[in-house]
Amino acid sequence: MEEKLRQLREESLQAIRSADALDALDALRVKYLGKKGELTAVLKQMGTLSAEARPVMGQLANQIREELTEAVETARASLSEKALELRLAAEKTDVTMPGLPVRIGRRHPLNKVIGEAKEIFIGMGFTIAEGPEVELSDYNFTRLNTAEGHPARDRQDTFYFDDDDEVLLRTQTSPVQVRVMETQPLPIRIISPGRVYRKDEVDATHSPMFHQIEGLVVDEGITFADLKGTLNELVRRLYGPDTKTRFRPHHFPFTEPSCEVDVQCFECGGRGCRVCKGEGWIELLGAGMVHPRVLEGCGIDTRKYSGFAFGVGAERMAMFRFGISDLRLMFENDTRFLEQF
Ligand code: 2NM
Repeated sequence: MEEKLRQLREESLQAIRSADALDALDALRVKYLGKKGELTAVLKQMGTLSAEARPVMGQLANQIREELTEAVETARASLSEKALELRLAAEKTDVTMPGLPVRIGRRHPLNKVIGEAKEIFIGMGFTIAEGPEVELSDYNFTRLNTAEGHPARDRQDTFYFDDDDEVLLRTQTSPVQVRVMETQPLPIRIISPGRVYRKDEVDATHSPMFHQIEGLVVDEGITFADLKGTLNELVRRLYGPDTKTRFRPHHFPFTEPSCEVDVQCFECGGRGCRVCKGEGWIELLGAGMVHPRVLEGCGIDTRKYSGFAFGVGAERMAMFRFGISDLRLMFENDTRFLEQF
């Protein structure tokens, strides 16, 4: 039996020391030291020994158990350390590597021109006014001197929410100005940029949703000269100090007199080209002196006060400003387009 034990000792120590992985080592521990292990198996034969030999063998067996246990622990410690080192090497981060590039966005061309216009008007003493996109027909039309039956109120042209045509998506930002005239003290100098909605088919120059920038000034002694001076300043700030303008008579229900303002073609300088369709001029905005009926409807005394107002499409402005030929590009959010501005 002694021979058997010593052989087991040699064999198992060698196996334990050459184990190359933690799970293999654990399998060896079970094989030699486990309840059904080889050492236990030898000890079970102790009964066959003589009374003198039994304690001697018992001592030897215990000594071997201790030796093996220690060998397993030593091997486990060294294998764990090796495993940790391998993991640390595999997971090592090179902090000197350049980082992943971050794609930085940029302002949309539309927001750029709206931002520019805001800055220009703020510089002239205006403030920014906002209001609801879901409006009442009353504010969007009636109070802007556009009575029931007026073609602009047609269900073909306007998005209504109800059968009585009382609630709609605003077709202009003028209702914001009615709300301001109703509630705020005079004088008033505001612009109201924002989304507006019209039932238009989509093409290169039309979209059922677009942006408008409207402006309103009401004070004592405001004349058409103030209108011209303000809009000339806007155009020159946007398109350069030498840009020529042309004020043509026009009609809007909410202004009287009314006009459209053309800008000399920035492409050909007025000689006539594709951009201006040979005209030499490009229509930029609509304007006029606020109709007395609109002012009176907001409780403003027209013996003392007068005002002018104007409206411009922001997409149209952006198209001129950046030479964009198709309005649809502005709503597609294709980064290859947006990266150009
Ligand atoms: C335009 C053209 C002309 C306008 C009028 C008003 C208000 F509320 F004062 F009556 N706001 N905006 C106006 C005038 C808008 O857009 C082409």
